[in-house]
Amino acid sequence: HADDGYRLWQRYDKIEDAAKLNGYQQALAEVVFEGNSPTLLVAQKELKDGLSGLLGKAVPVSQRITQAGAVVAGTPASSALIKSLGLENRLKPVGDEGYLLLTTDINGRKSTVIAANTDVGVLYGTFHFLRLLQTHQDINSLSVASAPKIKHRVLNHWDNLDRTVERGYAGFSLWDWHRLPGYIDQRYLDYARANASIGINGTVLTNVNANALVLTKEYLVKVKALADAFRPYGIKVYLTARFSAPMEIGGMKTADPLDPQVQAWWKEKTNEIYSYIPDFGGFLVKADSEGQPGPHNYKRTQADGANMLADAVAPHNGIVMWRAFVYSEHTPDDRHKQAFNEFKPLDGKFRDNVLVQVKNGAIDFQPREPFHPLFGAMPNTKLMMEFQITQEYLGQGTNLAYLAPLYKEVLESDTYAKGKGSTVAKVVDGTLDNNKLSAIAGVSNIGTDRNWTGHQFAQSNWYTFGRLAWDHSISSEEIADEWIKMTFTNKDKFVDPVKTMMLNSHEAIVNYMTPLGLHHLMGWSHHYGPGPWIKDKPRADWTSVYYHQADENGIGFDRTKTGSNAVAQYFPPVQKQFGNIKKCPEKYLLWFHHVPWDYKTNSGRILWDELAYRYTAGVDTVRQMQQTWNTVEGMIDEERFNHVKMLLAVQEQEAKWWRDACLLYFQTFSKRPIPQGLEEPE
Ligand code: GCW
Repeated sequence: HADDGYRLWQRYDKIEDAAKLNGYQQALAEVVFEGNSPTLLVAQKELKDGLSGLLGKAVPVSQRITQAGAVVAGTPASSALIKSLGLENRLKPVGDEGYLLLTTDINGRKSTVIAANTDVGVLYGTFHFLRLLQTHQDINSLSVASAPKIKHRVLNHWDNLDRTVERGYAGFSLWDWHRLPGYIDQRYLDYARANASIGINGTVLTNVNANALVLTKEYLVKVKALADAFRPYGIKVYLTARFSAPMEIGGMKTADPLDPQVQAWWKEKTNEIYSYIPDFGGFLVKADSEGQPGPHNYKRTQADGANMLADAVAPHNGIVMWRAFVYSEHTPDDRHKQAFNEFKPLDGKFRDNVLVQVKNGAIDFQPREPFHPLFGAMPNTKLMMEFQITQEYLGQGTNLAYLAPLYKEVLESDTYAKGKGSTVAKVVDGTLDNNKLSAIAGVSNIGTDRNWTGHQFAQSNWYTFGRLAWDHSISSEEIADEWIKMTFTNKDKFVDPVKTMMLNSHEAIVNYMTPLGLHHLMGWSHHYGPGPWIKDKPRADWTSVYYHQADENGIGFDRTKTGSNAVAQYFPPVQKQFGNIKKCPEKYLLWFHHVPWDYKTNSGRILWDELAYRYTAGVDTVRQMQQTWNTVEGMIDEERFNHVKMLLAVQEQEAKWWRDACLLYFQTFSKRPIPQGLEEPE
């Protein structure tokens, strides 16, 4: 039946493939569960509902094994049966959140075991096991051990208290402050379930452009209600802390982080929060950026600000995620360099429970950016990653963009901080600098739209974020494969072409928006559609001409020695690569170099022609995506099919809009014709 995508990737419809169904039905006869903690009850229900749905028959739950084909789940503490299996040595390495999936004989009966050290580990293992069935994997001789590579896997909601969502394209905020705390919308539980299914274990409820009111008692009781609803699913709640809150809601004259009264105010406020929410995660802060207050107001450093809050949450084991997205129009320097210049000197000055939250690139979630030079540059500080899941700069609510390739490209980038192989992923997961405390954040794309994310395919980015946060070594292709099978169908005729379409989708957008390292050409302020001509705004760093620097000689931002020298912020091997026009990967060419229009690119074409080819290729790929999608008609429900088909048609128009606008605009500088054989822009 149609649900317009509400169930996300958690569809437990009866398996259609008869042979698969038969095999699973033989192998899986009952669920054996002991223990009744809230988390175990959630896991038990998931397993029962999942199996019953997928197998098309009621699968009973019992306390002990009554037949072959039992699925036994639990921890040594919750289940005597699990304890009796003597798995201690195998369980040890999977830690607090990991799990084992094993096929084993118990008293001569072939059984499947989902074992963990903790209840939430059992829940994660349950979802993994169900995923195996949903994707038609062989489950006859399981021997899986899985544990997350990153400790805190957190969604950032840019949700305002009036329920608008900054950069949200999927309706309004899920948090219904008006009806909280008394009314717990089923949607909160479905949200928590979806997150748990991909290992997300934290959520920042409020916008980084923060409203201090959420820290008042009136709101805290509502936040508590949400925290209570999410807790069984292993999800901790965090809030954004507005730096000036002591003045706005505390009646103080200052918010100076070195003022003892301000410090005392935050301690007291924090204690109050923990009195409602004993496992409150901590604070996320945007300070001194885009109009937000911060330590700069008192001539203090980012570390002074972060440490004040860190000291307040430390007695409760809370953390502070302090954003590095700090830049100012009053700083007369390339925006690319500002966060690095501000934070690098503070390396080692942050408390142990502070993570500096760094966007993947130095500017702002562009369709493509080279990795942020801070990664690897602060070995004595914990750095966490911030990705944007919502598509602010990637076509917003109408474009199909599968973002695993973007996230992977950044995570796999080599910083050379400690020689070759010092990838961004190793900085983030803590292995490079031996940090136990590690975190990754994704700016959510979730809202009240029936399908949660607006575009059906945007669900894949929520899914991807969770899967990569758990294990960044999974390939883009594997994630797409899983997601398609769970969300739509296992039929090869659907899976293969749709996977190809997804895997090409990000590059297509880069091509029709900002090829060859161009960036920030979007419409002013809303960032929707092309605006390469944007200039003369109150802030130069919010215009497009600032970034592309096109003139009759060429195009691109010179960030080498002859320009802003931002390349100097990278480690020497990277510097040498990005800084040398001959060695710079072409995808970053105009990010780092101002390049003559007749410069010969890798294809042999001159730069202007290559630009025209890329823009055109972007549009062509969208047209191929449309054709691909047309071939799968009838293989899935009409609702979702039509939804995607209509949006692809919109995307094709928008891709053309981008191509035409950019080529016609840049042509006023290059003064060269569109190469023969390419569609003329109109
Ligand atoms: O990308 C920019 C967005 C702002 C956002 C800011 C940030 C929340 O345009 O809307 O504000 O980044 O990340 O702080």
